[in-house]
Amino acid sequence: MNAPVAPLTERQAWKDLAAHYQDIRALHLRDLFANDPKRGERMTAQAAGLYFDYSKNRMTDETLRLLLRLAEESNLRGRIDAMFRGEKINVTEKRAVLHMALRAPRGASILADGRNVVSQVHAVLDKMADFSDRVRSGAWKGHTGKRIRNVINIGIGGSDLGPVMAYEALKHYSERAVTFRFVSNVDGTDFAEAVRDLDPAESLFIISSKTFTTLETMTNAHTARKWLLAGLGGDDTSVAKHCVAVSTNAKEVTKFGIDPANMFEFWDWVGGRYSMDSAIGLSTMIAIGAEQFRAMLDGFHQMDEHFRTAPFEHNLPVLMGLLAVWYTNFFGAQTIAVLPYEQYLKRFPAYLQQLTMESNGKQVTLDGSLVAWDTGPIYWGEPGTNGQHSFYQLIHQGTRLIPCDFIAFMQPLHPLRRHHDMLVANVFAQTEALAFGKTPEQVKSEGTPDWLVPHRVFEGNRPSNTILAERLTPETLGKLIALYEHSVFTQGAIWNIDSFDQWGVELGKMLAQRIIPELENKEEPALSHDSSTNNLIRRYRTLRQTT
Ligand code: G6Q
Repeated sequence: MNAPVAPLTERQAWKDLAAHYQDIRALHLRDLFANDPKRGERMTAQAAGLYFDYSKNRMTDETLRLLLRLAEESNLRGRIDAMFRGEKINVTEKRAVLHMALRAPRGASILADGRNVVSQVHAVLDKMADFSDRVRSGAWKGHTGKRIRNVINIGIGGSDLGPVMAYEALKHYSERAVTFRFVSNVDGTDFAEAVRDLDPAESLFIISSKTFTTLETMTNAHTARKWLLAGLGGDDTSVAKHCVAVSTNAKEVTKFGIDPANMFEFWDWVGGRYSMDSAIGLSTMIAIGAEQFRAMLDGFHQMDEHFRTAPFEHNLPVLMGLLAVWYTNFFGAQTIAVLPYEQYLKRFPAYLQQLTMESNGKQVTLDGSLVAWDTGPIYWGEPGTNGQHSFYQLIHQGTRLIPCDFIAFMQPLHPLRRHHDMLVANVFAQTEALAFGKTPEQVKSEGTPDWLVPHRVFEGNRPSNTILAERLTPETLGKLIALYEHSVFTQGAIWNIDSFDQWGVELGKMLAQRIIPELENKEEPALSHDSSTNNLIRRYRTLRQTT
C-alpha cells in the first residue's frame, strides 16, 4: 500500500515550497487579484454540487503546482487507493478504514478481509429503516402500550457528536412530534436535564457505543435503566421495549439485557468519528426518516467518488487538505476557523473538532518516529453572523493568521428571503474584508483623524475558502462531511501519520479508573500520585463526606 516515501522535509516539493514561501509571503491578495482579473473565477472548483472558491488564499499558480507535486511525492494516490481497497491503513490498530462502504450503493463491492461488506451495510440499513418506520408511525409501543414520543441517544465522542450535529443540521426535515435528546457526559446533570420532563412510558433510549464498555455511556445507560424501571413499575422485562443498542459488541449488549434482535450492528473498520452514517445514525434516521437518511448517504457517496476519481487539481478535498498543509507548515498557522452561515449547522464546528483533531493530532509518523513538522491544526468556529460580533475582531486585526472556511447556501430553508440575503451578504463581505482590508489612505480619505487611523486600518491578506451549496439538505450535509473527512485524510497522508487511531485519549481514561475508587472508598486510601493530585483527592474526600 504505502510505497516508501522520503520523510516529509526531504521531499523535493517540500523544499521547493519552503523556498517558494519566501518568495510569496509578502505578496498581498490585493496585488494578486489586481494582476489577474480572472483569479476569482479561475481559482475555483466544483464537485457534486459544491462550489469551492479558493482564490482568496495566499497562493499563486506555482504554489498550487508545488502543493500538487507534494501530494504526488507523498503518494497520496496510493494512500487513497489503499484505503478504498480495504487495506489496514490504520496501522496501529491493524484495521481497515472503510467508512466509504457505509454509503456505497446496494450492489457495490468493497472488501474487508476478502469479504464484501456492502451487503452487510445494507442489511443493517434495512433493519434500521424498519425500526425507525415503526417508531415514527407509532407501531412500536412502549411497555404500557403508549407510543414513543421521546428518543434519547446515549453515547459519547464519535457515538454522540455526529448524531447531535446531524439532528441539529437536519431539524428542518425532522419528525417534530418526537422529542430528541442526547446524553453524553458522565456529569449527572446531562442525564437529569435530558429526562426531567419526559415520561418513561413514552421514551426510547438508543445506547450507542462501538465497544459497549465506555465508562460514560455505560454509566448513563445503567442510570437510564433505573429511571425506566422506576417509572414503569420495576418490571425488568419493560426495559426491552425502551432500550435498543448500536454496537459492534453483541456479547456486552446481551449482558446489559438488550435483546440482540434490537441491536444495530457496525464494524471495526468504522472509526468512531467516522460513524455517524452507520447504525450510530439511528437517531438521525428516526428523526428524518429512512428515505432522507439514504439521501444523506448518497451525498456522502458522491463526494467519496469525487475524491477517489477526480484529478487532484480539481479535487475539492485534496485542494482543501493541501491548503491546510500550506498554512500549517509554511505560514505557521495554528488554527483554522470553520464558519457556517446557517444556523442549523451550529454544531458542525464541534463535530469537525473531533473529526480533524482526533484524526490528525499526532506526533509520530506511521513508523513511530517523531515528526519534525507541525501536524493537525486546531479547528474551531461558530455559525455566522454571531461570530462577527465576537471573535472576528481577532481574525481581522489580531496578530495571528487564521485561515477561514466560510460555508453558505443559496436557498434558505425558511421563506424569510430578506434575512437570507443579509446573511449571505455578510459572508461575501467578510471574505472581502479579510482579503483586501482597508489601507491607511482609505481610512484617512474618510476623514478619520490621524491618531485614529492605525486603529481603523485593516491589513487584509487574511485567507479564506468559500464553500457554496444550493440548499442545506440531507444530501448536502453528507457531501460536506465527506469533504472534510477526505481533507483530513489528505493532510494525514502528507504528514505520514495514522489519522485513524486515538491513543491520546487513553491515559486520562486509565487514570480516572484508578482514581474513582480512591474517591469512593470508605477507608482512607493510600495515595501514591504526585503531591498535587494526592492533595486534590484528599480535599475532595473531605468535602464529599461533609456535604
Ligand atoms: C472516535 C473515538 C471516540 C469514541 C468514543 C466512544 O473516533 O474512538 O470518540 O467514539 O470514545 O466510544 P464507544 O462508541 O466505544 O462508546
